[in-house]
Amino acid sequence: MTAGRFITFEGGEGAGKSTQARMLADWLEARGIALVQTREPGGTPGAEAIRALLLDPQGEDWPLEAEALLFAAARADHVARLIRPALAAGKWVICDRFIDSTRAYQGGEGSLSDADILALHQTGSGGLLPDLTVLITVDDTETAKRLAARDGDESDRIGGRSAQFHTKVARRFTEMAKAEPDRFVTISGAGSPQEVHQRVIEAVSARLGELA
Ligand code: Z5A
Repeated sequence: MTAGRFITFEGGEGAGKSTQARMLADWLEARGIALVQTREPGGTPGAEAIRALLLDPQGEDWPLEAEALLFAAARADHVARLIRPALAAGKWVICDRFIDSTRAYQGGEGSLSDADILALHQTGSGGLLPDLTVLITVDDTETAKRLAARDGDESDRIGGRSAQFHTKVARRFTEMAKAEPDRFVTISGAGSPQEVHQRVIEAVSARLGELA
């Protein structure tokens, strides 16, 4: 049995992560690769329950530290009950957001440093990191257009934060990708979903070998 691979998609809201995760999963399955497609926060019943606590626009306005702990708790359940067992069974795991989202959205805010977030991840999830992280970048105007077309004026509790907050998040993603070039690949999300998908499969094939 070959080892499973763990691929995550990261980026701002509306970048096209879910669309690309789905397209990559279909492409891999068509090549006979057994996989699990999942998302964060969520992916298991417990983590989906925490997702509802975190993202409901009418829900609790959590202090930053509590928010980071809730994301870490959801991830601990997801890693223990879904991700590690799938990888151990030789399956690939394609996950829409993972630890780098907590580093980008909660890390560097208030009293929480990147090291604090990684320490929580070590405790909760044994520090599991993906084999490959695909960071999708899209400019603000295009993102706004896509989100308006899909959601109108509605957004979740975190998506609805200020433009300034989302600019900082985008900067943190870019800094992480620069700091860990062996794990991250940055893909432009411009163009049609099919055009972006082509870039994703080229990058995944190049990084993870003999897939095409
Ligand atoms: N969060 C956090 O703070 N800390 C954490 O640790 C984690 C998450 C894990 C999760 O929201 C929120 O939690 C998120 C971060 C925070 N809030 N914010 N920001 P979510 O899971 O509900 O949503 P999201 O992760 O932000 O993703 P999204 O809004 O669904 O966007 P996406 O997955 O990147 O995009 P998409 O759904 O594939 O596409 C968006 C729309 O654009 C859709 O209508 C598509 O059909 C369309 N689309 C996609 N690609 C294209 C192209 N290429 N051209 C044109 N239109 C396109």
